[in-house]
Amino acid sequence: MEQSLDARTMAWVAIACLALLGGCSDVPPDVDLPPIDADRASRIAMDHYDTDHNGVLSRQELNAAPGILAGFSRFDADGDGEIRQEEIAGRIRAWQATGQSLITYTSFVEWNRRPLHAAQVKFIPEAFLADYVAPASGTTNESGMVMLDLIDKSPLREDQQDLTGVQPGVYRVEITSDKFTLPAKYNSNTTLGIELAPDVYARQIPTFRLTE
Ligand SMILES: [Ca+2]
Ligand SMILES: [Ca+2]
Repeated sequence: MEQSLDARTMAWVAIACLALLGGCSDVPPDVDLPPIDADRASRIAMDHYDTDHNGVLSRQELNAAPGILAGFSRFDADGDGEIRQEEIAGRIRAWQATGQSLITYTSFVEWNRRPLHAAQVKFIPEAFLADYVAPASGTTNESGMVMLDLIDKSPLREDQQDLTGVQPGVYRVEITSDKFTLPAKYNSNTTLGIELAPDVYARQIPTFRLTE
């Protein structure tokens, strides 16, 4: 009898939790990627997204940055419904405080409630992180599961080239399929975003649930 998706999900949750809690042997703590300059990156974010120039970012302005939108409640440290530059810098420092610069990361992709096989998933860092965070990608298996990995591994040391992982950050997510055309809201004009950080997905693996 075929194993249920729930059972598979639970197995992967267990594996991913170990990885996220630092218990995964293939991501040593000494992975040494260049740190994000939190002050500079947060300033770039304000320049980019504060289109009405009032010094804070609204949810509407952040439609241009689905990655931040996905982590809105964590960025909005004072809970006033808007995001200040210091709150962005604070969230970046929170990623850095975990000491993990590479995270083992898996996700699921569904199309109309069924696992989507052979879909290409790309994590593209939001523009304000582009100087610090590298894009990652992966292809879903028959269960719709994907493990993301850096597209260009040159930032990693020579002895760490066989590591699989993604840097903490906020990303736009683009999902495409060779078999049929997925709606633009999932790729060229994506509304999908994710905040990837060691303190975000310790309990649950997210599923991208795509529909018409
Ligand atoms: Ca604004
Ligand atoms: Ca705020």
